[in-house]
Amino acid sequence: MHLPSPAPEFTAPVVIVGAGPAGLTVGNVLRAAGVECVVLETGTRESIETRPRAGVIEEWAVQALRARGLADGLLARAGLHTACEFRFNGQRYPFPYQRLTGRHHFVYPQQLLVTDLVREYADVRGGDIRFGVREVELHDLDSARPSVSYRRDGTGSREVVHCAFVAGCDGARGVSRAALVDHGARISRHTYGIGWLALLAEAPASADSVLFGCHPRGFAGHMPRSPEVTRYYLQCPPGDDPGNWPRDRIWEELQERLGAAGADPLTEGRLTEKRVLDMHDYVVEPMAHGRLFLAGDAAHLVAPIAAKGLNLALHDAFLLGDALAARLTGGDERGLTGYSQACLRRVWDYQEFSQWLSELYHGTATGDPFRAGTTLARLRRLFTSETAAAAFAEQYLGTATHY
Ligand code: RFL
Repeated sequence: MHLPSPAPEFTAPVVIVGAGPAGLTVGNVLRAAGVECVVLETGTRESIETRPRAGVIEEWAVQALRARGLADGLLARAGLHTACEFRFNGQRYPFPYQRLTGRHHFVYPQQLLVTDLVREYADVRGGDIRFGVREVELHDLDSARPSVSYRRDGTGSREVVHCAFVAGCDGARGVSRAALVDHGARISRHTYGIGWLALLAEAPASADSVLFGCHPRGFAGHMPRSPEVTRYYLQCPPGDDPGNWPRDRIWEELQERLGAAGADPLTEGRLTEKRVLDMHDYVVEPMAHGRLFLAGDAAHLVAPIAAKGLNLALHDAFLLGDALAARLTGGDERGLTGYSQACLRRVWDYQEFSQWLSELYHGTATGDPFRAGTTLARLRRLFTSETAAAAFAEQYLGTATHY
């Protein structure tokens, strides 16, 4: 009789599910502390190194990456943003936040950061990473010996890694969040009732800063990503079909919504990405159960309104990597015990700012003259009150000292 061969089994102190910015940062922190771990990723190395998403990174996050030897590529190639500009009522309103605060943003496409983090984890620090995994399942999270099982691409066999801790870093569409919710965690959601057509254009930036067009026809955004590529957003109905947006309509709307007296027309270019995002947020509380700890989009999604998601993912990852290392190398439980609460304070603050900013972006396009009036008052206040400007800059840059 031919018996099926047993599933290959491995052991490592930590399994990290997902090789996005959160998972790779946790992995790098653990490797630097001498802790073994296994990263499991559904995508290929090439797919994660070429997936364009975020670009705006806050100064504290770059300092934290630098302190851990993870910012060499970023510091060599990132752009610096020192101002943003609102456009409303046909006028330009530059907001020079570096002049006001001495602080700035870094602009570095997320796929370049991921490329740097994978190289450092796998090629420099010798970390174990398995690409192309399928059907990932988490087991025995309430026990001291949880495990994660999966299939490898191209083979039928199931493999299992036994561990002491699981870091759920598998983003908004992963499996870790569901495991936590199954164990009683609460998920709170917010839907904006708004869509954004997210675009990438092979075109140089049309201004040397981010532009926010607050227009009665809807919001439009201009976000320089590199000398050759610019991200644009156009407010649209949620669930809209990208097919409703042929090239000419897109550029016409962008020119109209971002147009202002004295501003050059936008430099147009080939569109390489066109998809509709339904704007929504969620937060999972607590972010841990038993031996499972979530980090990044797996635990909280913040719509890309305020460019905060990657920053929150990095914040979680530093705390979780340090807490796991402290527990596994010295038996210190404190970091893991306080992990969820320490992350959630910043998460809720950024979520609140996102809602506040959403009204600023979209309020004039609601068709409600009362909301348009209050939105314009909110916009004007940024340019007439130093106190309001300072509060906006602090939240936009993520520079508060306490959350
Ligand atoms: P990621 O980056 O989604 O990585 C999760 C990884 O897990 C893999 N995966 C699995 N692996 C194993 N098993 C499974 N079952 C798995 N399921 C999924 C996935 O393939 C992936 O590789 O999550 P992470 O690490 O938490 O990072 C979060 C950020 O990616 C996200 O918050 C930002 O991209 C959000 N965001 C922005 N954030 C900013 O801070 N600044 C920005 O300027 C900014 N712009 C954006 C954005 C997000 C956007 N999209 C996706 C809506 C612009 C856009 C268009």
